[in-house]
Amino acid sequence: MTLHEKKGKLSSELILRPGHFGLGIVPKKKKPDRTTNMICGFCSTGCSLKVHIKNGEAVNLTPTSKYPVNLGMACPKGWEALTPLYSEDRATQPLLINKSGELAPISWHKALSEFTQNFKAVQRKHGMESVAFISTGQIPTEEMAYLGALAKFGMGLTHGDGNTRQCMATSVVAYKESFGFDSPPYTYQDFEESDTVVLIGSNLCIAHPIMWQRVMRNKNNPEIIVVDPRRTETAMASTQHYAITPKSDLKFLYAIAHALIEKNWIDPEFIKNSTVGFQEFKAFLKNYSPESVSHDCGITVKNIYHLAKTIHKGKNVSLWWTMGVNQSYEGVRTAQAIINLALMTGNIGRPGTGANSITGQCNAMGSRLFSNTTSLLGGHSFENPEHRKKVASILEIDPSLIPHKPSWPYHKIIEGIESGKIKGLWILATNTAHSWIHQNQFTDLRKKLDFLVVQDMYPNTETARIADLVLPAAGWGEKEGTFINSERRIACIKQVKKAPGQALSDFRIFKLISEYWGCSELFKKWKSPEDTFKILTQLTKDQPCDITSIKDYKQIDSLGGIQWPYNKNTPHDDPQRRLFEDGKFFHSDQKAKFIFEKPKPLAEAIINNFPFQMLTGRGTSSQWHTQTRTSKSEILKKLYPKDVYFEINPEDAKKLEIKNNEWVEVNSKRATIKARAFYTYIVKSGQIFMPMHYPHVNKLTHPSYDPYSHQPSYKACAVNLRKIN
Ligand SMILES: Nc1nc2c(c(=O)[nH]1)N[C@H]1C(S)=C(S)[C@@H](COP(=O)(O)OP(=O)(O)OC[C@H]3O[C@@H](n4cnc5c(=O)[nH]c(N)nc54)[C@H](O)[C@@H]3O)O[C@H]1N2
Ligand SMILES: Nc1nc2c(c(=O)[nH]1)N[C@H]1C(S)=C(S)[C@@H](COP(=O)(O)OP(=O)(O)OC[C@H]3O[C@@H](n4cnc5c(=O)[nH]c(N)nc54)[C@H](O)[C@@H]3O)O[C@H]1N2
Ligand code: SF4
Ligand SMILES: [Mo]
Repeated sequence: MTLHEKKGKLSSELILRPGHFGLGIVPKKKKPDRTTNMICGFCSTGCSLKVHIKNGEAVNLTPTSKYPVNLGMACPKGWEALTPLYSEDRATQPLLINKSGELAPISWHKALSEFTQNFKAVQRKHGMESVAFISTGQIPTEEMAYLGALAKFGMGLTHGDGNTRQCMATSVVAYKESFGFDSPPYTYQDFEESDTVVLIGSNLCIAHPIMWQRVMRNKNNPEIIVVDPRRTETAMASTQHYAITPKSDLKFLYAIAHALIEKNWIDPEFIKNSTVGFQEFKAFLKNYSPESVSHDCGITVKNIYHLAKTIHKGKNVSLWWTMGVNQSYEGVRTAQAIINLALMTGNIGRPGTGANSITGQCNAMGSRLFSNTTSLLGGHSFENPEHRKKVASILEIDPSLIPHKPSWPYHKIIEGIESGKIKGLWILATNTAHSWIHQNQFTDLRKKLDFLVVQDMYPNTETARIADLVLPAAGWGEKEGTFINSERRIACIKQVKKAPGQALSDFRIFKLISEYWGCSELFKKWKSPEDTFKILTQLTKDQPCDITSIKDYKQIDSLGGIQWPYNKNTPHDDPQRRLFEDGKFFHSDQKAKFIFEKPKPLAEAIINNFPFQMLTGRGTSSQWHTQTRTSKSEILKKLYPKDVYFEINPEDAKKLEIKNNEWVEVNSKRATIKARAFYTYIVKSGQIFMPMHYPHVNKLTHPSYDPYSHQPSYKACAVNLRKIN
C-alpha cells in the first residue's frame, strides 16, 4: 500500500463506535467479572472508557455510553488504550549506568539511594538551583502536585517545567492577561450549540476526533470555518477554508476585527459592560485593513470581508484554537486576537460561543493548575507573599520552604544546561530527546549533565536510553488519580491492572523519594492519591478554579465528571457548565482586556538556500506523540505509514523530479534527514508538512519562542529538499 492509499484509508476509519469490535486488546473475548469507567489516558478530550475486568485484570474495553463527553464513542487510540500496558518492552526494574556505559538492573533501594546521593552531591557542588525537573501533562493531578511539592518544598529545587510548555503555555498567558485567570470558558456542548464554529490552527478531525464528532452532531447546520495553511481532513469537511500563509494569523485576525468595526458588526453593550481597552484597539486596527494585509496572508480582500460577515451573521459563534496558534513566536498575541474577536462581538458566556483554547494531553489542564512550576499550587503565584502564606498554611508547612520566584521555562532549563547552571535533571513522563525543538542541541547538552534521571513506562525511549538512572513507572490503568480535560472537567482514572515487574506508580515513587531524601514529614497527609486530591481541593479555595465542594472520587464518578469551579457558589449542577455567563471576568475590575501588539517577522524566513516552509504537527489519529505507547499496537500500526514522510505539493515535487514515496534529503540549517515524499494537495506550493511522530522531525525545527509564554515555535522553519541520487 502506498502512503497515499494508507492516508486515504485512514480518514474513513477515524471514528469507531461501540459495536465495532475490530479493535480489541490482548487478551480478549473473556466474559468480565465486572466493569469500571475511567478516563482515557491519551488526549485532552477526556472520553470515558468502560474497562472490562476479569480476575482483577483488564481484559477489554468499550466506550462509556452515557458519559457527557464522548456519548459512547472513542477514537482508535482509546479503543487500543490497554495494549501498550501489555507490551513486552515495559520498564520492569530500575536501571543504572554501569562502568561500561550500559544501563543495568539494580534494586529500588539502590536506585533511590543513587537518586538521592547524586542529586544532593550536584546541589552541594553547584548550588540548590542546579537540579531541575521536566515533567508532563500526562500523569494524574495528584502525582503532578506531589512532584511539584516534593521538588520545590522538599528537595529545594527552584526550576521545573512541563511538556505543557510545548503545548499550552501560550493559552495560559493569553487567558491570564485577557481574563485575569487561566480559564478556558467552554463546555463541549458548545460544539453542538454554535451556528458558526471557527477552528484556527486546529486539526480537530485528527487530533481530537471525538470533539470533531460533537461538531458533526450539531443540528444547526453550522458554518464550519477552518483557518489553516493546509487543507487538512478538518478543512476538507469545513464549509469555509482559509488557507492562510503560515504565521500570518495575527494580521489576518486583526483584519477581521478591522472589518467588523468598519461595518459596525460589533456588540457595543457587551464591550461597554464587560471589557476595557476597546478604543485603543480600534485605533490600533487602523493599520490592519483587509486591503493592507491581504497579500501577506494570501487571502483575498473579498474573502476577509466574507469571513467577517459570517461571524456577524452567526448568533452563536464559537472560536477554537490549538497548536497552529499556540506554537508560534507570536502565539500569545495571536490567541488574544481570537479572544478580542469573541469580546467585540459579545460571543462569550452564552451557549455555543467562546474564545476556546483546546488542550492537548489528557491532563494538561491539571498541570496548568497543580504542577507547581511557573505558578504555585492551585493557580497561585510564587511571587505573592499572601499566596505563599495561604498555601503553606493549608499544607501545614513552613512558608519559607516555598520559593519566591517561579521556575524557569523549559528552554531556559535547557539553556541552563548549556551555561553550566543546571547539572542534574529529572525527566518524567515526557520524551525530551524526541519532542523538544532543535533536538540535536538537547542530545549534545546531555553530556554536560552530571546526572540524568528518566522515569518512564519504557526503558527504551530516546530519552531513557541516554539516562544515568531509569525509574520504571506504572502507566495509566495501573494507578489511581484524576485528570482535568479541555472543558475543565475533573474525572477519575482507576487501577485495572497490576504494573509489570517492579514498576511503581509515580505517586509511590515520589513517596519513596521523599523518604530517602529525608522530607517525608512534609507529606504525611498525602497518604493516597485520594487523600492528596482532598488537600488539593482546599488549595483552590477562593480561586476561580475553586472546587471545595468536591468531596471525593465517588462523587466525581457519580456526576459524570465535574467541571471547575464547583463550590458553594456554583450556580447549578448541570453537567455542562461554561464560564462568564454573568459577563464578569477575573480581573479585579471584572472586565476582560483587549490586548494587541504589532505583528513581527518570522524568526526563520525562507530564503534561496532553504526555500520551503516546513510545518509540523499530528499525522494521524492513531499516532500519539513520540509513539512510545501507540507503536505497541499492531492494530494502530496498520493505520499510519511506517516510515517518516513529508507532505509535498505534487507541483513542487515534479519541479524537483521527486517521485511519490521516494526517499528525499530534507535539510535545515541545523540538520539533514531522510524522509519519504508524500504527494498531496493538502499542502500548498512552497510548504511541506512533517508529522511529529517520527524521531527525526525535531532535528530540523528552529528554536524560536514566544516572548511571553516561551512556547516553542514548532510550526515554522525553512528547509531545502534534495534528491538522494
Ligand atoms: N492523534 C493524535 N491526537 C493528538 C495528539 C497526538 O499526538 N496524536 N496530541 C495531542 C496534543 S498534546 C495536542 S497539543 C493536540 C494538537 O492538536 P492540533 O493543534 O489540532 O494539531 P497539530 O497538527 O499540531 O496542529 C494543527 C494545525 O496547525 C496548522 N498550522 C501550522 N502552522 C499554522 C499557522 O501558522 N497558522 C494556522 N492557523 N495553522 C497552522 C497545521 O497545518 C495543523 O493542521 O493534539 C492532541 N491530540
Ligand atoms: N515538531 C514538533 N514537535 C512537537 C510538537 C509539534 O507539533 N511539532 N508538539 C509538541 C507538543 S504539543 C507536545 S504535548 C509534546 C509531546 O511530547 P512528549 O511529552 O515527549 O511525548 P510523549 O510521547 O507523549 O511522551 C510521554 C512519555 O511519558 C511516558 N509515560 C506515559 N505515561 C506515563 C506515566 O504514567 N508515568 C511516567 N513516568 N511516564 C509515562 C511515555 O512512555 C513517554 O515516554 O511534543 C511537542 N513536540
Ligand atoms: S479522542 Fe482522545 S480521549 Fe477520546 S478516545 Fe481518543 S485519545 Fe482517548
Ligand atoms: Mo501538546
